[in-house]
Amino acid sequence: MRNPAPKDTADLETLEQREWLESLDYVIEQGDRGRVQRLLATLRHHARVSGVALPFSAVTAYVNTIQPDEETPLPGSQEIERRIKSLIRWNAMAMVVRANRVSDGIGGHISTYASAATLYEVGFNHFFRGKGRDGDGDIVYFQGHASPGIYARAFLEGRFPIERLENFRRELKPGGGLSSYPHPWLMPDFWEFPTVSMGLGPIMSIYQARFNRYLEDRRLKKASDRKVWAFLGDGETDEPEALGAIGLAAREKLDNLIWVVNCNLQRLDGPVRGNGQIIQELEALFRGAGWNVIKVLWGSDWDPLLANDYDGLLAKRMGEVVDGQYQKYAVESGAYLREHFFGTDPRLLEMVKHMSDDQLKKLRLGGHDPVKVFNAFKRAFETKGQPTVVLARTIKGYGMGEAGEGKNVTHQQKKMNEADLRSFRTRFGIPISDEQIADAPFYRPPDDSPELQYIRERRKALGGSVPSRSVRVEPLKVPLDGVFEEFFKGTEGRKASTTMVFVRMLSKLLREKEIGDLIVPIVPDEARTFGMEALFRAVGIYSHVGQRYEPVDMDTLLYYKEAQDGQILEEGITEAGSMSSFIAAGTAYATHGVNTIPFFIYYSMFGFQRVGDLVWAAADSRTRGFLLGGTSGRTTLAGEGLQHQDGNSLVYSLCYPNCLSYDPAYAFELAVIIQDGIKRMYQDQESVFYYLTVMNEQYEHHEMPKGAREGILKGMYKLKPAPVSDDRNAKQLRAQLFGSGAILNEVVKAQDLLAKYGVAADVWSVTSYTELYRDGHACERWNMLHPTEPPRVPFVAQCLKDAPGVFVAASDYCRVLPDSIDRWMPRKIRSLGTDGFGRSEDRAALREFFEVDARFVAIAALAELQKEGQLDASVVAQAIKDLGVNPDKPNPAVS
Ligand SMILES: Cc1ncc(C[n+]2csc(CCOP(=O)(O)OP(=O)(O)O)c2C)c(N)n1
Ligand SMILES: [Mg+2]
Repeated sequence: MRNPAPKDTADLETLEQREWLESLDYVIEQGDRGRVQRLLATLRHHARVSGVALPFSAVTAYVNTIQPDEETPLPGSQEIERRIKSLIRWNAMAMVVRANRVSDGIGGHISTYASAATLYEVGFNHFFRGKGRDGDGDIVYFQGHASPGIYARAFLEGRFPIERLENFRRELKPGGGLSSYPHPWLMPDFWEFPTVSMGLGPIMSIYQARFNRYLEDRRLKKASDRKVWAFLGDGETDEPEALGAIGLAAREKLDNLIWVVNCNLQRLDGPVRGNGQIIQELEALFRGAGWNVIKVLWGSDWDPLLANDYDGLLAKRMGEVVDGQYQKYAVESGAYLREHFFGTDPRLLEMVKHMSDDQLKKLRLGGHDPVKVFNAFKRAFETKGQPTVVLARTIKGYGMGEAGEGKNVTHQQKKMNEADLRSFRTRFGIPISDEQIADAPFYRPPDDSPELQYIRERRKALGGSVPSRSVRVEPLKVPLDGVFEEFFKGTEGRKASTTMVFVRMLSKLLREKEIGDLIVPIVPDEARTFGMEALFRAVGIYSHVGQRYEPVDMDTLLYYKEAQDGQILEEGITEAGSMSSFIAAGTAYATHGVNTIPFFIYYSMFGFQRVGDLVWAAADSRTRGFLLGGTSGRTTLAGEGLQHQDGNSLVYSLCYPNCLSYDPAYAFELAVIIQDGIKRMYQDQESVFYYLTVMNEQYEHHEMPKGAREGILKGMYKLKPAPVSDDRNAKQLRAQLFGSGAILNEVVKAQDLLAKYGVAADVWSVTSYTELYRDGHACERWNMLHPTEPPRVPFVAQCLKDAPGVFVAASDYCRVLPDSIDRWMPRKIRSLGTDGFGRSEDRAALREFFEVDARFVAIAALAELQKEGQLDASVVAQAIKDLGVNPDKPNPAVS
């Protein structure tokens, strides 16, 4: 047969398409969507085996996922809900405008909530369950920049008096104010989860949802249909943490997790993807990862147009416009839309010829349409076996008109002039008169108004207000002497590392009757590094589906055992994910009313340094638990070099106000600290958490010196007094040596070296420079403000009151740690530390390189004595020579 002419080909194709579509319509009309799916899958397969390579597409057309005929009507009164939403919009805007009038530059955001109002209000009126049901409600991560809207709703619900709103971002005002963003530390009865550092809310929500399952699988909580909701910005998805764990959510089939991405197509500076389509990009990523994706792009006004789009022209046009252009449509007139959007094809123009420009301008987007949003949330709520993401298209600054709607500057807009306020008021029908409008007053209708009655009724039906944070646990009563006693006795000649000691303590705690079940060991693929593999078998690795394979090491004692009630969270190589689990477990006392005790052990260099912002979020969240920086210390970790050897983490941890940091050297120190930590956090219910460094150098651990307990906890105690000289009249040179962690052993050796030079040195173990530093400043501050009262004496000063001689400190961390307590010492401290980059070497070479071994401690003490005029320079020079130190070696701090 001869090939048809080009025109015939086009006609033929049109005809073919019609026939195929009609056949498909026939199947669709039979009402079985599964049949349609199977048919299309068969066709695809058939085409492929017939040699037609079909391009892979992870995206669907640029239209709503849920079709109009699948929708259910919004329950309740759409009209009242619209009025409530308008009031909240107004008050949220007024809060920012008023705050910036009183205090210029105080900041705040109008446009984020303006775009997200419908998303939140549908949630508040129909989905978010409060804790009133049975103590457990839904868990909601609010987009941080939307907080004015969340406060404005709380105001309508009667949760805040008007003064608190007046004091938005003025927390120190008498009567209190409102914090800028969600901070449980600052508003512990209100906010539950800090979200404003972008990307952290999303990743925390995934691990929270997984932790909820963990609690149920381990029977620490009964199963429930509790949901975790996370609201995030489309720009926020650029943060690696935001999308970095979506694979886990799908793999774990977290159908208790719902994400809502507010796709206003803008971030702070401009469009998220000016030349692309963020929604399609996200759809591909989420679908590829295995999520259920629901796109809510177009409001109901578009339904009739799309219903008539039989050839898919409109859908095709929707799919080819880039986001920067969509943003332009949002700020332009209906005539512009007609000309530039529909005007590319006469058939599209024909579709809208019955509509006025004004009607075109008012065509609403999906994320502003409560019916569309309700149906998306409903489907998300009902989805089984997958997490769901709702991609909702909105306009940034919706309703702000000339003041910022859809404009690139809208994120930063904090002011509205009188004309802007007037049009905002009129657009949303707020009953504020022209005379009052310039003030932008707050507006709350009377308590018996239909709006407030409706709000109360809806929240009551859903179990009370959201967000709401409360602590619902009973304090634990745990005398744990039985666990820790053996460690106070030392290792009786056996060598062990503090990591080994810790693992033994953890194993014992796991077996303890009262608290064993509450312990949550968390590890990011380093259990073998820390010698924890015995725990795999003993308590199992958590897996929701148990173990569906025969582990390769099944015939060994310590095989890799996964179990549905497994206790260890083996997170794989993700410190960020592990930290999120730590937060979920460490806040369960509030979120779940369960006193879970997380122990998260990791390669210390990849903790504060790598995921410090998540640790900050943990601190803000009032997380409890123990962080253990394994293989820590710049010279104690041999061989690993620059990227792994950690001499930094204790410097970072100093800045986390409720984090208590310790650098223990001996088993008994670790035991005292952990026992006290459990007491403080779980018996006394203090909102603190711990950072403990543990090392892998093995040495003997002796018995706890009498009376050391208080000093261990406060930060220092005398470990080894100087040998007393027999000759009371001899002029004795004296020194005080301070050591921490594994470097303490070098300091003990230095005591012997110094004796050879006639110096009697006391050795102190400094378990926490951080605690000493905080105590010093606390005393000094109190003294400054109470000049007429007897002064408080810092603990360092108390310890060293009568200590004779020169002061030398050595640690495996930066020198700034010992330097930080210098102020409260009777004489200046000379500190040795490990400032600089690590090296791949063994311990002895590293300690020589960083100048923290026993010889350098001794030389430093001698040099200090020389400075004091107590020793001749020649003695120091001789010691340098005797001890084999090269005085011209490079400075490790800068090499
Ligand atoms: C980690 C981090 N980096 C930067 C910021 C500053 N910041 C605040 S909001 C914002 C833009 C947010 O855009 P998007 O996520 O799209 O939210 P929208 O306001 O558009 O809903 C930026 C960059 C931040 N809060 N956190
Ligand atoms: Mg955005």
